[in-house]
Amino acid sequence: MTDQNKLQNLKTVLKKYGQGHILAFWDRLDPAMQGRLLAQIAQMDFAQLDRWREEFVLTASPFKLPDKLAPAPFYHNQPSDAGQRAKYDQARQFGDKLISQGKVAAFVVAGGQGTRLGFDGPKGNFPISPIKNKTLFQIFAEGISVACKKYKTNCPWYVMTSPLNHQPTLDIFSASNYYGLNKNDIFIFQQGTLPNFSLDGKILLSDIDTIATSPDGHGGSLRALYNSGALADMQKRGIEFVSYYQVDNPLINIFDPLFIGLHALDKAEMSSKALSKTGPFEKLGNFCLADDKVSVIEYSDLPNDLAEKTNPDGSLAFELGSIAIHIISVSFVERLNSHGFSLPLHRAVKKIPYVSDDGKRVEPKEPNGVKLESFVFDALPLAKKSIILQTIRSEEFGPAKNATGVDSAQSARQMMVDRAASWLESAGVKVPRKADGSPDCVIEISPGFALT
Ligand code: UD2
Repeated sequence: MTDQNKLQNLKTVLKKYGQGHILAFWDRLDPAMQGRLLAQIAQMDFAQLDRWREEFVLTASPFKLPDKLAPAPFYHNQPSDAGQRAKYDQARQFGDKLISQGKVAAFVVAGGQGTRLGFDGPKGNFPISPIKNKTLFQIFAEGISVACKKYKTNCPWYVMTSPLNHQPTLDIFSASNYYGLNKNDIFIFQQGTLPNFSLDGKILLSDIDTIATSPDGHGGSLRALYNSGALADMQKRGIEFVSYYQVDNPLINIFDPLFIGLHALDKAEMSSKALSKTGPFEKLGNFCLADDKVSVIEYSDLPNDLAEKTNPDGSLAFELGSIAIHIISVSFVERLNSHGFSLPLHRAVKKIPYVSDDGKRVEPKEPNGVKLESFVFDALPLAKKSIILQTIRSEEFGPAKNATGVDSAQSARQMMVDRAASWLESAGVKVPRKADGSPDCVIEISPGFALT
């Protein structure tokens, strides 16, 4: 087929799906630009995009409450009886064994932007520690380094970026000499992207030769692990479990033997840590059993009467919130990808710069388009078995999402100080405290020191 015929065919396909405008500037493009645009188009499945356009772009698909909905069962932070204590002990030992056998890797999703934090550049490079100003990446690296020493093994680190921050992330790791870790044990890879749409379902161009795209959400990690070769690398190394966490949480306990051990003993495929919510409407996804499957239902989708429903002891029936900490079995990611899977897409209406019909770039002042994302917790119902371990907020969850206020760098730093103070006190050190009980000092404990 001649190039002309191929172009004609492509035009026909795009037109069929109402996306003919993608080639509107074709005649103005030089061969290199044409090549770039064709390469981008070649990666897209327009029939699939058309289904998504109908289902997720043109309308916000209303959330359908499952027919059978109940709170999800979970392991309490502390064992409730002697039988359970024995199980927790066994799990801890098993987790220790799996880590020391080199079967557990760290996996941070770091493809998002630090927009809310007001930070330019990869969020992992944000200085967060209260005294030494260590960055998030540095804190994670220290946690990994000390786990390697404690367990006398290699604990590889997988870092997912996106086209928004991939090269800067590589540069940061290189400039910081991989934080003292072995460069060969760090695998930095990019997640996929999805095209952006106008509100009426047309794929937007960000330039006359470029389709506007954005990262496909943290749910994209399950496909990106596979497509990037990270999963094959894990299999080669004998990794069986990944400890998944978000880049914004400096309090993360990456290698938790209890969590890993419970997941493995129960033969779970994807497991979660959870918090007891501060109230019925805390903005965390809710752990539920939806049609008998562990699932997370967004706080905005859980009807008020269910959110407020209480147990006889007054506690919330839907007590547990999702904090994006998971153990994921490598075999689960392999199974999903080799059999084909899809996660639901979530729609976000945003201001998206685009090229107008006359070829001029427009920076919209009002939301003008739709970005689509998938969420990793939507894979929970696909797991044959999924367990939940309740954890304590002050020990493991202090996300730095905003510049100030709730879930901010400031609150995360304060939580780091509070946790260090309570660790010191439990080791018998006297910590000065203010009248309101908060530490009257600034303390920082290196993750390296804490775990040894
Ligand atoms: C997420 C959860 C929320 C709660 C909270 C805990 C959703 C929808 N909500 O809220 O329930 O668990 O976290 O902190 O997930 N990321 C990527 N690629 C992407 C998008 C995000 O790697 O395409 C990473 C991002 O770098 C960050 C993490 O995913 O590490 C969370 O992203 P977010 O800040 O958009 O999630 P958030 O705060 O809305």
